[in-house]
Amino acid sequence: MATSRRDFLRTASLLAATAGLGSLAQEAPEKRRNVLFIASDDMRPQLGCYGRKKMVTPNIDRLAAMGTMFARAFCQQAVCSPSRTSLLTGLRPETTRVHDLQTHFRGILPDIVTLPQHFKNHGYYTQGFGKIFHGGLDDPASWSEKSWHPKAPGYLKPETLAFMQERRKELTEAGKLGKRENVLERDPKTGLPLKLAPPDTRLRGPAWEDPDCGDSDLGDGKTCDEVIRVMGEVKDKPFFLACGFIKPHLPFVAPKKYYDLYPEGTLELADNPFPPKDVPAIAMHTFGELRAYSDIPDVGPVDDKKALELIHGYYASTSYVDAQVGRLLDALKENGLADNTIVILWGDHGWQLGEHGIWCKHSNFETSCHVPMICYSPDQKAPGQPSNALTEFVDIYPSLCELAGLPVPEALEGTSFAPLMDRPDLPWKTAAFSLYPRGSTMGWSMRTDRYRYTEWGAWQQEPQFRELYDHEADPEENVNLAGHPELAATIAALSQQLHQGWRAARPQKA
Ligand SMILES: [Ca+2]
Repeated sequence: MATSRRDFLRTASLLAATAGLGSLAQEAPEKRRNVLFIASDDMRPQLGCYGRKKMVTPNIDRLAAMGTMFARAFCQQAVCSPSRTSLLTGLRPETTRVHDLQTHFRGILPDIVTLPQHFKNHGYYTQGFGKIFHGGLDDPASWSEKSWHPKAPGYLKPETLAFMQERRKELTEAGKLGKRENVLERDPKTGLPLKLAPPDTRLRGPAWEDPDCGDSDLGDGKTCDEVIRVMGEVKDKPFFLACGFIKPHLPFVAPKKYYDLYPEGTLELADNPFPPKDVPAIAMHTFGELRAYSDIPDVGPVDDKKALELIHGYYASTSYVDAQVGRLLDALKENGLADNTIVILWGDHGWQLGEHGIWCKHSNFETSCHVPMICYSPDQKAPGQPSNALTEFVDIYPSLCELAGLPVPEALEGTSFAPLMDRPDLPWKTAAFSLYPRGSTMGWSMRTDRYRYTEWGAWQQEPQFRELYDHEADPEENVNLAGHPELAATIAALSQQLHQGWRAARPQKA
């Protein structure tokens, strides 16, 4: 049987390491695989390839048709920085202890080697573009070259700009817009910001806008331009290019042509705009993130008209990002890199589009934890075949190492999904884990093949509240079954499995 390229690289890498022969780049007869790492902020699996047939996402669908679409992938905490920190360090949030948007992981784990840093240490050119680490919490040690960020206006329409100017004037006159210090603590040696002030939401415009403009008049188009430019420059050396799109994050500002893709009749209101029956209040939230925008009420529900506008904006922003993904895939081909580059696309967490009457992320519901994750490798044996295995964002770090033939650091807390790209139906993890804190109480959540089970309270102690959703009977999680006495044995078994944690849920070694 022929040795696969991956096996060959692993062997070569081991030999090189054992013999102290230095970098694999000099050992391998073939060119090393590059990595194109594409993040999309707040992108949920609202994509054609995930069965959302009214979505216009031909380019992400194309990537899924080339690679592996992971149908049941989950983030480890449904909010930007904790999720990204976990994914980029390969460690779970309970290990990174980053649960908010203010804390840099270097303040807690100063010597950790991030995913791009690991590639950099193995001779790759690594660079981040747009949002990879959370805003203000970048990690210079990860990159060969300084991160690149687009300079672009947040809004473009004259009426929005006039509104913003007026609002700025009002707030300034009321003394509410003075200068504030954004960095509360720095590393005394490097100056790296370790603690940020809470995000400034004082001056927000509308939640959406549809300017009649080109892709590159807005940030993500500019980011895409720059990645393509640098790709052309570095194509002759192994690269890890991380392209972080900021849409479909609020505000939903996307060129009008993407709004026009969704005429009346293509927009669907959530059919469960109510809390799950018997849900504990702690599982819910009042979506303060959305309310900071000028066209959203301060209290109470979002009415159907506004809900449809938001859904329209989210779909349009998703299609805008999809078009940029298409430009990246085309650029790989034009540079002769398509057969030598691993591509991964991920959104950093799910998003509630009115499901359970809530918006944004910040929860342990399936809609907040379920994420898009699509990976293509030129070496995979089952291109285009989706996998229904339970997978997690912590799996990305070891997977990219394995696919590129790099050693997998031992401390990582995920499992490489590379075997699923050859055999998508392999027996795999028995559970995927997420968590979300509400105030000082942690919600520990677990998705098994059939159930989502959540406990709220201190780790390993009698929980204050439980949730149980049966995805076989209730895929929308509309009924919390945790109080049903006839399910006591199921709940006890799930509780035990939750407490055994991720190590016990890993696939058996073949
Ligand atoms: Ca996000």
